[in-house]
Amino acid sequence: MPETVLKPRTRTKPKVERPKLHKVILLNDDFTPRAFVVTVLKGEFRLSEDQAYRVMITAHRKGICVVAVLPRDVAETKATRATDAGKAKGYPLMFTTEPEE
Ligand code: NFA
Repeated sequence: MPETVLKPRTRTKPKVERPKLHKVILLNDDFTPRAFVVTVLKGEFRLSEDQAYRVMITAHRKGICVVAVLPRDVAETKATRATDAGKAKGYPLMFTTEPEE
């Protein structure tokens, strides 16, 4: 019985790409009421009252605060919805996104 001779194959590495995560960032402004910022954070990002207050006050004191780290499309959708919630009330509230390192 002749032996089966296997041809050496180059290894195909099953490379799984991780979905790139993006930060959602809250920017401070001088006009949007604190309580409104907290309400938007709770509603759009599912933060607790406590978490929402901390994020709001950090942005208020330091200028910006990271709200969440999410897949790009989710991050962009939420940032847009949250910004639009402020716009609907005439506030300059602003959320942006940027890719995580
Ligand atoms: N700086 C705003 C105020 O004093 C509150 C605020 C916090 C706005 C965080 C935007 C982001 N009313």
